[in-house]
Amino acid sequence: MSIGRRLLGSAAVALGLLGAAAPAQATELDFHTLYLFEHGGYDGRATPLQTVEWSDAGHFWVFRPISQPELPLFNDEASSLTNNDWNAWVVFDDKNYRDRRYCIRPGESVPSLGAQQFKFNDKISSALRLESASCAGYPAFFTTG
Ligand SMILES: [Ca+2]
Ligand SMILES: [Ca+2]
Repeated sequence: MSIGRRLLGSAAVALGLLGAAAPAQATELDFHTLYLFEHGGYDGRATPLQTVEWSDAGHFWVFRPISQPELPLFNDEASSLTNNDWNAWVVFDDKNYRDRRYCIRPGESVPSLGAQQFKFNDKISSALRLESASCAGYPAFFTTG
């Protein structure tokens, strides 16, 4: 029950963030977490990084964003991504949060991971959800003004 309330509150916060900078696609996403897309431009198969649990108390499914030390179904495939979460995420070239990395803040999206400045196409092998909306010292895809 408390989880449900927390999700509702968080959803409201995330919607507020989306009003500013998120792409059109983000408003159509169902879940507040990091989405990976198979192709550039948010195209192809999409996967939200989350876990799903049944709440016996509330009689509903609870979707929670969760870090992925490995991506068994989406390893080395992501070509674009959108952060629809209210926390920042860091994506890594290797599993278990190793090798090259980039942080993406809430509401940010990368339409082409293969862009010259990133060179990260079809490389993501793990993804870490941070405890805050800031990148906490991790190198970020985008600088803030
Ligand atoms: Ca791809
Ligand atoms: Ca990789």
